[in-house]
Amino acid sequence: MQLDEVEISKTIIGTYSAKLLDCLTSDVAIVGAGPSGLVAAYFLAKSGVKVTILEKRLSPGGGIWGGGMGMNIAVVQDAAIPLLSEMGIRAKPANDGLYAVDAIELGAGLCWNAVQAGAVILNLATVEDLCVRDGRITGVVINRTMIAGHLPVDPIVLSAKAVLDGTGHEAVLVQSFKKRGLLKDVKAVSEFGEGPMDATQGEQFVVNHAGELFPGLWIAGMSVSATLGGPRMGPIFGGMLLSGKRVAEGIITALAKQHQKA
Ligand code: 48F
Repeated sequence: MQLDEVEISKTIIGTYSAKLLDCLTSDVAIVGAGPSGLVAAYFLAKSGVKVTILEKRLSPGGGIWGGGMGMNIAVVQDAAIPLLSEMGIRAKPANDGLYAVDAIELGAGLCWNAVQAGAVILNLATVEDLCVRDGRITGVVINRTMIAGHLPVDPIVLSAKAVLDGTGHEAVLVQSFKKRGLLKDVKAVSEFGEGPMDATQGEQFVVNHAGELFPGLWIAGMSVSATLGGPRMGPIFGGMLLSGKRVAEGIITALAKQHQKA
């Protein structure tokens, strides 16, 4: 078979353009493809919600790949095992209700499940800002990662009814709103960011407080601790996974209410 280089380029350009055009309007935009964002995407997409994930790096997966201190094992507790089983991700029992998961299988498995459920991941896409109209989030402002903050090139906008800040320790979207005084009425927002390490409390905190912070702006995973001052928990991932599931349930309920009102 004679390969035509221009046809290869045409296939990429045509297919990507169609994908990007389709992402112009989503029910939910998830910013950050870490464990919490990917799990949220899976449960949202599985229930028929249209999801676009924006990830600034080349590879999705966030902090999964390096396990603890670069040893690529992710530890999860028993509460997260049903979720992993549902996704076909294997976990090896250890002591004290803990399980060891190969970090590569976890990262690849979460990506695979999210995409197979129908979520679209746009990598190398940095979210620079949010759109707000009448006091509600209406979309995300995105740019190519290689351009964002480096070149004087304007971004483009994708619309979404809900946006999840799944950007981990940085809680990028929350911080941009906090700086502008847009969260001054939200009493729970912490001045100092996340607290010192306490694995038990930290894990519960990210699940119990995953939710909506500002109309249409949701938080899950480490962005919950960074925003509300919960303890950090270190290299245990069950809380991240369950926080993503919890936020998906909240968003599904909120979208159904919006739909009833419309
Ligand atoms: O940090 P990250 O994995 O977030 P998470 O889901 O999970 C935290 C754990 O990995 C770990 C932990 C476990 O106990 O504490 O830290 O809360 O993934 C965040 C993702 O967001 C991307 C970033 O590249 C990473 O993949 N990200 C950050 N800022 C932006 C972004 C941005 N402005 N636009 C798009 N993606």
